[in-house]
Amino acid sequence: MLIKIAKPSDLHESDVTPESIYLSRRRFMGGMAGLGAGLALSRRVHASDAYTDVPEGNAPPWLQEKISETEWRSVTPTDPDKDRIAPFDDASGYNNFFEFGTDKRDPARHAGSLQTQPWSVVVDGEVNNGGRIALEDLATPSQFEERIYRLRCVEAWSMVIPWLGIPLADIIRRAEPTSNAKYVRFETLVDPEQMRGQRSSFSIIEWPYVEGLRMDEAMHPLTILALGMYGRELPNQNGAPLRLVVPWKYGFKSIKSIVRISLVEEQPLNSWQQIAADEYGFYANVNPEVDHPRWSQATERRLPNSLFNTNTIDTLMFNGYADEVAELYAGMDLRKHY
Ligand SMILES: Nc1nc2c(c(=O)[nH]1)N[C@H]1C(S)=C(S)[C@@H](COP(=O)(O)O)O[C@H]1N2
Ligand SMILES: [Mo]
Repeated sequence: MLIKIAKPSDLHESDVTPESIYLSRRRFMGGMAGLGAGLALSRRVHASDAYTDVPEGNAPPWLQEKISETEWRSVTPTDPDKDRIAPFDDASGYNNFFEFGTDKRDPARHAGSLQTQPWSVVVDGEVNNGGRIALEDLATPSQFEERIYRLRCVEAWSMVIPWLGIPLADIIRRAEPTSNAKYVRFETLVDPEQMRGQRSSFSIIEWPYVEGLRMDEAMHPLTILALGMYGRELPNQNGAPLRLVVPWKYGFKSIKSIVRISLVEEQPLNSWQQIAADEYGFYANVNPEVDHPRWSQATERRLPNSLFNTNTIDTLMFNGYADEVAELYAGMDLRKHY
C-alpha cells in the first residue's frame, strides 16, 4: 500500500502552505522532536504565524499533553497552489453540524453550549473488550498524529484542514472484534438541552446522527478519530471532543461528537441515506464521475474563496487519495454503490 507517511524530520509542509506558515511550523515540529517541550511550546505555536488567529483552547491537561507530543505523520495534499491550509476562521466558522442548526454559521454560534468534559464513549457490539470508556482512556494509549487532509462536502465545497488525532484502527484493535464484526457504526450525542437543533420539531434528521464504515475502511491507516485541529483541541462546532475523519469520502461520513462506536454484522443505515437514499449512499466516496441527482460533482469550491473568485477546482477521484484507497473498491460498480 502506498501511503506517504513522513517522519517528523521529513517535512513536506512547504508543499501545502505559504512559506511563513511552513517556517514557523518547522520550529514547532523541531521542538516536538525534543519532546518534553510540553505545554509552553504548544502555547507558542498558537502565537506563531503557523496558526495566526487560532484562539487558545480549553483542553484538559491530559489532552494538552497528548497534543504537545504529536508526531508529524501526514498524508499531505500535494498541489502547492490549491492545497493551502484553510484559515482557522473558515474551518471553524463555516460548518455543517445539524444538531446546532442548518445554516453554515449556526454551529459556530450555538455549539458553545455543548459540554465536552467529561466525555465517554461506549464501545460495544461484536467485541470481546467493550464497555463505556472515558475519552482520556480511549485516546491516551495512542500516539497523536497530525494529518493535513482535504475535506470535500457533498455540497461541492472543500477545505484543507490540519487534524490531530489517532488511527481508528487502534481503537478497533483494542476492542478485540469477533469474527462477526463486518462494519463499524457510530452515533453522535443526543441531548436537546445542549443541542438546539435537536429541539426543532421539523428537523429532517432522526437523532442520533448515525454513520458507518465497512471494516476494511475503518481499519485503513488514513481513517482517524480527531481530537484536535490547528495545534489545539477541536472547537465544539467541528465535533468536539471526538469526531471521525475519512478523507476520501464526502464530509457527511465524518461524524462529529461521537458517543458510541459499535462493531456490527449488518451494514448500518447512515442518517443521510435514511433521509434520501437516492441522493446519499452508504459508501459516499468522492467521485467526480457520479453526479448528485441535483448537481454535478465534477468540480468543487475550495475555501477560502470570495464573490470575485469562487476558486473552483476539479474534484479528484477518491478526493485525491486513489493511490491509497482505490483497491478497497476493486470490482465494485461505483455508480451503484455511491
Ligand atoms: N453529528 C454530525 N456530524 C456531522 C454533520 C452533522 O450534521 N452532524 N455534518 C457532516 C457534514 S455534511 C460535513 S461536510 C462535515 C463538516 O465538518 P467540519 O464542519 O468540521 O468541516 O461534518 C459532518 N459530520
Ligand atoms: Mo457535508
